[in-house]
Amino acid sequence: MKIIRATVNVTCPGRNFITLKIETDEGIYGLGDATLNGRELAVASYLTDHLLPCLIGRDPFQTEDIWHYFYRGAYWRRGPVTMTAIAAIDMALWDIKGKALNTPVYNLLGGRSRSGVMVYGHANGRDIEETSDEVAHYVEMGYLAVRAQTGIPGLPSTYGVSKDKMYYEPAEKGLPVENVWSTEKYLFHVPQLFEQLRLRFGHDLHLLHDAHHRLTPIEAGRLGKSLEPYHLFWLEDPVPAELQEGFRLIRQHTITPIALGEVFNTIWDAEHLLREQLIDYIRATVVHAGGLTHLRKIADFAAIYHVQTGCHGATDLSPVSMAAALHFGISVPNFGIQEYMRHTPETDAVFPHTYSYDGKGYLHPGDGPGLGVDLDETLAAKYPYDRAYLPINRKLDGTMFHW
Ligand code: EZ4
Ligand code: CO
Repeated sequence: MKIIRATVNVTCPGRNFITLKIETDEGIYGLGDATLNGRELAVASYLTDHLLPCLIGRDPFQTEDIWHYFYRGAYWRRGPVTMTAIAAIDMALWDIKGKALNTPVYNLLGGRSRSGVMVYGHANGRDIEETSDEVAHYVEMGYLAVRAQTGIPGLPSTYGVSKDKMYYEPAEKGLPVENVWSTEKYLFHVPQLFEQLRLRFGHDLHLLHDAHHRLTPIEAGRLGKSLEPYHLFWLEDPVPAELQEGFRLIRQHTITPIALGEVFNTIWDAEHLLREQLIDYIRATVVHAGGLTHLRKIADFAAIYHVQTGCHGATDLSPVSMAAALHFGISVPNFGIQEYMRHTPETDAVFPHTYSYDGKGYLHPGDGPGLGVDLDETLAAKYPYDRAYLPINRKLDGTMFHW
């Protein structure tokens, strides 16, 4: 089998998605997600202008060789744009392999290790009461795990608190929105949220929280310690992970489990954190960390150090990524949990898919060949690209901060 064509589709059914389609001389095609929130067209260009011409004529089954061809062959290694582009190619090739062999991709990754993929949903509200009611909503829908974020008194907007409760989307059209931030107000308020949630929902429900890279290690230690009575499933991204030994300080102060890595691109981003057992869940995801070929290596390395997977699964990861994450999640031995933010009906219509939620807390990839996702190109063409950015964040005195 040979690759005869590779094209990039850009569509905006409510938000921008970049999708790679790789076609073969046997009429089989595969899809890969190449969406990098707020920087979408850079990946589209990287693929079209630089990678795709080198793909024509290759055998789509050679996923390792093709991965290394683009990784080593660039000379300029790593980085989110490069690794998202490589991931899109890799995903599409696994999709082709599954279709050619008439089997779901999870069978090529070791088969089913479990009956379903446990997911967590996103509950958020302007205040503790509204967030608590949203958690109740997820419990009614059968979720076993819920991430909870709340507005902070004194801050007009906060990460994780959305206008549209069903379909959380942090990117906005136009130039970047500016948020304001106060670590002091945040650290005082968040433990009160989890105190209320445990009082209302008891101790069985898994509760998660995302600090979204806003703390220093000692502040993260304080937050983790103050949340210990409410035994979170995890505290996510407490500190930006550029300085990895900083996480030792968090470990000295708290036993709250730490999840990290949604912005990681390669195993080398996580190497120190894993080897020193400074985190408990690795959030690297198929689309931003080099595809299934590379994510499996990250997961295997993590497994040696008792670290489980907890892949990023926000709305900016297209249904193609979600499907790949589910084939990965159902097969990987050290699976922990999968993030799941529902896509809008417009997005689901552009990307018809076989994966489904079972009403009991689990997603299932479906048993069709390949990844089980298609792209309705006629419908996609009705939604042209519309520039949007993630917000930026400033402290109360105007200092540029982490978003
Ligand atoms: O901010 O996907 O855990 N989930 C997250 C997301 C990310 C967005 C960035 O594009 O942190 O909300
Ligand atoms: Co996050």
